[in-house]
Amino acid sequence: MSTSRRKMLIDSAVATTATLFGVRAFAAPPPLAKKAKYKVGFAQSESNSPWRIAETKSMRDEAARLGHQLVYTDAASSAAKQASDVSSLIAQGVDVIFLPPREDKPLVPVILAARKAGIPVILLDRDVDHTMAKPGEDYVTFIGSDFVEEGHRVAEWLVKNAGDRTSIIEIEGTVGSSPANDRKRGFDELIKQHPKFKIVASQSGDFSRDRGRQVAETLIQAHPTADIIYCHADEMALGAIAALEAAGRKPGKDVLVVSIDGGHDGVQAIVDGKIGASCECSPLFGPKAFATMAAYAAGEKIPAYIKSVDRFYDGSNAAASLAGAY
Ligand code: GZL
Repeated sequence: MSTSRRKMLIDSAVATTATLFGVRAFAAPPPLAKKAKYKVGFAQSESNSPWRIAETKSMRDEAARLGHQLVYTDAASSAAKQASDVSSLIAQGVDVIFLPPREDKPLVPVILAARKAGIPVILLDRDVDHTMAKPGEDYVTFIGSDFVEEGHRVAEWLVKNAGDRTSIIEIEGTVGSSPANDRKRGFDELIKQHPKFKIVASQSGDFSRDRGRQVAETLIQAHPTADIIYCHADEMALGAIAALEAAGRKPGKDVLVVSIDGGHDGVQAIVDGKIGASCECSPLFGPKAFATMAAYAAGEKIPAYIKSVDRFYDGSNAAASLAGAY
């Protein structure tokens, strides 16, 4: 038997064994050739909030500053469309794809397809289910906030500042999205350690101001004694405030509203006394996203997770922070 044939048989035996035992032999994302200018895909999930608009502007501004061509798609709040947008970016032969996956499972097949097509993917702002795709193997990295920590920080503030309020309505983000999953986990875990509090209802407002208002309307009617509303994002908190005021309630007085994102409108609501606190979640990914891309192209080792640093706003610092809020 020739040496090359023996080597081929050994290699295939190793690969089979590795597959049998579920070992991904030396998996790594596709490399990115070093060059001055790149054709960069950015498959945005939607543009239905100031947060999303700020994220897109940050990516466009940084691409323009560096002279890269940005190929932008907008999935209009549909994970299925976002997946087909990624497929289209692959077909257009972009050099790299930046992706904020709207939900943590439906985007995995196209992330794996990009890898197969030799196009590295960098996840921004939301992650995917790690049992389906792994950072450092199937995609380069996830750059974003620690959503469990954000939920913890809001709960910690609430425990210290709720006074005699104890009955919580939770308005969640987009079903199946990593921020909604983890902001719920982080908040609920910590609140459970303080038995005087009770989460009387928890429902998705899809990170949308109008949907958040509708859900709040329904839940404050169903739970008239609820005196705390925890929203996974400022947009829904502002919708909940509109619902409270329409019902003759006083947000910040008889109902304490807490939230996440720390955008300008949310920080203004803290100054106005209508939101008690908001944990920042910055959308300004542009500089960090492109710096990570350049480091990857230069062959640097990229961590599987690059954590955004989030400030925290309440009545003690909101007025002074307003000018700097995105
Ligand atoms: C968090 C991001 C969330 C924001 C919302 O990284 O995915 O989506 O908190 C946005 O405002 O809709």
